[in-house]
Amino acid sequence: MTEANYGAVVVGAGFAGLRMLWQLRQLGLTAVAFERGDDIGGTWYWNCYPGARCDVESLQYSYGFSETIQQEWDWSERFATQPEILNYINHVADKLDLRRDVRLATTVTAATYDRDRCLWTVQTDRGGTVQARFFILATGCLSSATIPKLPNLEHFEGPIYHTGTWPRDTVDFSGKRVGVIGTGSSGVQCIPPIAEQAEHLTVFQRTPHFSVPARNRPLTAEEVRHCKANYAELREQAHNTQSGVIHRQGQHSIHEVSDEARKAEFEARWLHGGTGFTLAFQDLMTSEENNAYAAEFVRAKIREIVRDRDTAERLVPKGYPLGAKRLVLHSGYYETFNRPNVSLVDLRNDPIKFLEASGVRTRAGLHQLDCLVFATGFDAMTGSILKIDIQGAAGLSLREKWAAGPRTYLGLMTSGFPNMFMITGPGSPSVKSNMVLSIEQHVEWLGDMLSTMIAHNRDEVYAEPRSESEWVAHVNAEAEGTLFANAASWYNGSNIPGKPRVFMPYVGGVKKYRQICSEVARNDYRGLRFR
Ligand code: FAD
Ligand code: N01
Repeated sequence: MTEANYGAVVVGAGFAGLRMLWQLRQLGLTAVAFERGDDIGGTWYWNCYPGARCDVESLQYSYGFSETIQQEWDWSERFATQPEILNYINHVADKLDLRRDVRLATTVTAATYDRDRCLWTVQTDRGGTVQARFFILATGCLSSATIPKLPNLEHFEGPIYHTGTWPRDTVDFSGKRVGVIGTGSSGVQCIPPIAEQAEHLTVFQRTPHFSVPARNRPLTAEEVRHCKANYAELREQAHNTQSGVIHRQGQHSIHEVSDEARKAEFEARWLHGGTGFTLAFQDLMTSEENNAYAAEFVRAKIREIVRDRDTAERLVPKGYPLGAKRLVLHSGYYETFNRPNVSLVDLRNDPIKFLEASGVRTRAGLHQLDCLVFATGFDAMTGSILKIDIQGAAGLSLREKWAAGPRTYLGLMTSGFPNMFMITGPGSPSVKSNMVLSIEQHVEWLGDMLSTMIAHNRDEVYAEPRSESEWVAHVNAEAEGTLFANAASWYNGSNIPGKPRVFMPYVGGVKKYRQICSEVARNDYRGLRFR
């Protein structure tokens, strides 16, 4: 049964979906957002595992579109916790009365475009369909949690958790033997607090990640005052950076300075904390040789912190450049391995054979466990989009079109799918940037484009295949000159068996990307066609 006609259907009610809803209202378009979760918040609703927090500083990881909201909201810590970020999102939604247009616990399962009527028909798991002119995917880059297919997983008798779908009720690990599989950002965050509670924690590590301290702390009143007094300027400054985050950028080449000066700079950044570590020198990420200085510094720190030499050596990342997998921030991660109740299994030398009722059997023997935590990440960037059966113009299926990897124009549209948009889609800076800033840029750009369509009575917009090919070539060219291709990571799909190996985010930088998008708009939306 067709429920109603809307100007737009939005999928997802995280930072992107909510911001989009508000923008659509400003355009006078009726809109509805469908959200799979039982509440709004996206990432910050789902990832409520112990230790979860952001790694872009709170004062920057927030919406900039409302002066009222940014003035009235007070962040308490340098890197906000998951509950605080979720409270912030709820505050924004309540303030702007966004909830009335959100349908919770509703998954969009399919969408089909009717070219004659320029309408999308959108189907949900609740059985209904909705028709809308515009179909907007705010489904999130990291919203499709994955558990690897380990042999006999179903035989394990204890509870199984995934960091990305953590239960709403508090999980009590007291007196429990806990296993954590995965040592990326989620694992590194949840391992220290779980170790503090559990009777014993076994960490199953496949690849050690490079990690530097967060040095989280309460924000001072002066920091908050300064930021609030200069928000407009600071946001503008962030727009003109590579990553959408304001950091102190090193001014020198790594070869221009002495060994002592190089070490002192790394030491200062290690003590300061945060992802600005990779900006210590201008050319740290331009060659393996340069990168090795930073990698060696972090390796030495691990060996200094972790007392057991074997454990330290197993934690030391080798064989890929620092920053090629996402640099992880930690709060006491390496120190956790000095605790008597924590052990580390190196899966490269001692792989998992299968699961049993009472634990994980590796080649070396059985690890008895009461519960198991998967911190194994996500089918990133394309996972949630491709779970929806999307049929574009002339019956073209998105799953077929993207069989060899995603192809987009600006990461915002894909040819053959008129009136369909992605917020932070593949081919845009997205996960290589401050995501809230990139979300807002997409939403605002799209808002301007839709307003032009409305003003000129256009019913349809689509991306030209040639422009898309040129954009894909540009995205690939930008990635080729960097070290990002030199590691297996979710950036290039290698964490999902069978997924095409394509480097998905745009690494040309936020500043350059914004300039390109503005230029496209100024040139009558070059690369797009209107009907
Ligand atoms: P999401 O927040 O993922 O929201 C998408 C929503 O769409 C989800 O709620 C999902 O349920 C819903 N959805 C998906 N498919 C469907 C469907 N078919 N039907 C209905 N609903 C659907 N980024 C940063 O820049 N800085 C950080 O510090 C940072 N920290 C992070 C920490 C964690 C633990 C994780 C997992 C990610 C982090 N990120 C960070 C990335 C983060 O995902 C983004 O910053 C941001 O929250 C994304 O917002 P979004 O609205 O685009 O997507
Ligand atoms: O996921 P990941 P994540 N057997 O893919 C291992 C954001 N985020 O959830 O490296 C054994 O990074 C896998 O091993 P390997 C952030 O963008 C941010 O941690 O593939 N192990 C790896 O160790 C981040 O990058 C924060 O060899 C297996 C781990 O699981 C993104 O979300 C916090 C395995 C997965 O690491 C994803 O992070 C949290 C298997 N079969 C998340 N399969 C902040 O701090 C996978 N692994 C802001």
